[in-house]
Amino acid sequence: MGADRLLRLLGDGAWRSGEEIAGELGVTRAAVWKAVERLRRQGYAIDAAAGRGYRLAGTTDRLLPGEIRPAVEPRRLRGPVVHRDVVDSTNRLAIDLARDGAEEGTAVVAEEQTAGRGRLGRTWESPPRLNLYLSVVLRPPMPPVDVPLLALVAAVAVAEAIAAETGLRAEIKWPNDVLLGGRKAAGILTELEAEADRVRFVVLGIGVNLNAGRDDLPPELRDKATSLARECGRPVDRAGFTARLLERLDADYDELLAAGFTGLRRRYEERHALTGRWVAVEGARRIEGEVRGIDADGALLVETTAGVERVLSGEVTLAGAYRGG
Ligand code: BT5
Repeated sequence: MGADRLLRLLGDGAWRSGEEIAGELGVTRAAVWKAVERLRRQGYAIDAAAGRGYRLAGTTDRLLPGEIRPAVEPRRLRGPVVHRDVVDSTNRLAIDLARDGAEEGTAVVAEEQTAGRGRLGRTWESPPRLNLYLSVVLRPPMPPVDVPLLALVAAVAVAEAIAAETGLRAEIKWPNDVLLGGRKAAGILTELEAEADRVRFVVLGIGVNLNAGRDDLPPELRDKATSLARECGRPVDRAGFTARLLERLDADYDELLAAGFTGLRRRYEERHALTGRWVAVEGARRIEGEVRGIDADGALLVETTAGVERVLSGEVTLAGAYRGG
């Protein structure tokens, strides 16, 4: 049953028994209970009392700009936070704002995306009010060839924010998937508008599964994907997480521009899940080998029988067990 139908029914704030709700929606009482649980994970406060049933007490934990409070003065990302309940894609909206001159650091957050974008035309599943969908406008003074570094830096910031929030080891899978327990908890999509040698803007899109339960993602993703709440067993304060993540992005972006990639590369390598693993890369052509790490340009280094190859883009899959370790 759609939790949305239950939400409409409870919208007036009155008590309704589980039986009454089940009757009106034509579902079982167990289905009503599941929908109540789902709405609670989304941040709705729903009272339950024996003999009275359920009542909507209010909503909490929205990503409203006023709730996303930074604790420190930003160094570079000073733009406003733009909030939408529903948007097709926060990246699409951020790109439109950037074309209209939005200042650096303008951040778009949404409770739900109807056409969340992954890389290479793929989709990002974006159920309402459970996760984080964030896009940040950057205007980096760098040539377009360096832009891929921004996604690697973002992966470091996201992985470290997740580790700080959960106390768990968050790993990065090159180029920029963030994993918990080997399953994808966050994805990053950078989109770029540039002239031949000058970046006009970059939109850094970040999706983090915060409170999604196993059933909140489509069946084919249930074992490949996970969320912070699933891994650490308690709900995450979405606005608080977003504020901490924006602080880290600001500090790491500043470090990249001021000091270069060296220190960030070391932090990336510390969390890199692929180092020492035997992988296959589907790119311009297929290669197989053992991952040695990343280089100063962020390229993946793969040792093949023909020597070490630099991979600039491509899909990486684990091609077998560890070798030599
Ligand atoms: C990514 O693409 O991982 C980049 C995702 C970026 C999403 C953010 S949300 C805010 C901003 N606005 C947007 O419109 N997008 C950005 P890729 O590496 O291509 O991974 C996509 C694949 O991950 C899909 O084909 C699925 O297999 C899987 N997937 C889809 N939704 C997922 C989810 N919620 N959690 C984990 N895996 C997911």
